[in-house]
Amino acid sequence: DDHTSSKTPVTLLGLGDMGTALARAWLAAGHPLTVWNRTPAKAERLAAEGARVAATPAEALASATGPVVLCLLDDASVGKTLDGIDLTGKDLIDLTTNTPARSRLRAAWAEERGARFLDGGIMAVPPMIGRPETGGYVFYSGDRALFERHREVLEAPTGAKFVGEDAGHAALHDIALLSAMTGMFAGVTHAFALVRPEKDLDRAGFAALLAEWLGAMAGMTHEMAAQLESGDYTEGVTSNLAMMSAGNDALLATAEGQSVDPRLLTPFMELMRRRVAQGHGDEGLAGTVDLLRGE
Ligand code: FVH
Repeated sequence: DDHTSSKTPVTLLGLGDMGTALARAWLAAGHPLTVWNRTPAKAERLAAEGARVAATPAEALASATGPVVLCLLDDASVGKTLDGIDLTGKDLIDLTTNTPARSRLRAAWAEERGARFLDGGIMAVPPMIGRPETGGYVFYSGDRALFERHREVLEAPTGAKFVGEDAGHAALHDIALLSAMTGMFAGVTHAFALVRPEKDLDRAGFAALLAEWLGAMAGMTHEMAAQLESGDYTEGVTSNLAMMSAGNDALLATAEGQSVDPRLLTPFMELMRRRVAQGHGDEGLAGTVDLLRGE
């Protein structure tokens, strides 16, 4: 129990789906756990599993001797929950999804109140928490010493990757990966729309091919990063932009033939076309990054 455990005590504010999964992982790892949730019923069920329940956020903070983890809906709920509470000397770890700009503001806000601050961006869904084999992890940024001090606590529920002392960088990594995922889902949606009308097409088999192909293509991120770093966008090019852009005609014609709206693809195809028109057909995709940034 709380008095005999040698593990760092954890305080957790927020017991939604993710907070509850984190709570269970810390309890399973033997960390004494104090929880608070706006709707008390969610805390009560964890009390039955060994957590101590605080009646208010202020009470939870007052008794906290270890890290105080926030896992709330959004940054506004973090502000509301901590409003007026003495944060002097507290170690705050904010796992609430945020933008980079708001994470930096929240870090400054916490430090002005005498707290240490680490921001986190969770790259996992609740069923992945407490199951290292699923490959989930959290990006952390901000106070490096705080990350090191609480590394054991942070690594108990899922992986932990520190990505820099700029408090906005965890959110930036999180949102950048989610943005890439959104583009990938757009492509997958288009692909399924193309094959949908075909009666004698093995959908499960197609899904497997799609997953395999996306995995094989994912390695191009390294080629692109190397080109952006060196400034030579022709470096190591395996498929050049002129060829890819010309190939887009077949993609568009097939979309039309299969009665699929091409608008998930056309904005990116337009960037490729513009870069080729500027005389950069021998490059890889890196030049489209410049166009996207208006450079
Ligand atoms: N669930 C997921 O798949 C994703 C995975 C990636 C990371 N996200 C982020 O994690 C944060 C928490 O997400 P969650 O899944 O736990 O979210 P909910 O189940 O909706 O729970 C929300 C909790 O926030 C509390 N809350 C909401 N508004 C307020 C407020 N004004 N003051 C105090 N607490 C508030 C809510 O309380 P209650 O409704 O139970 O009273 C829940 O505890 C989130 O940033 C995701 O983006 C999850």
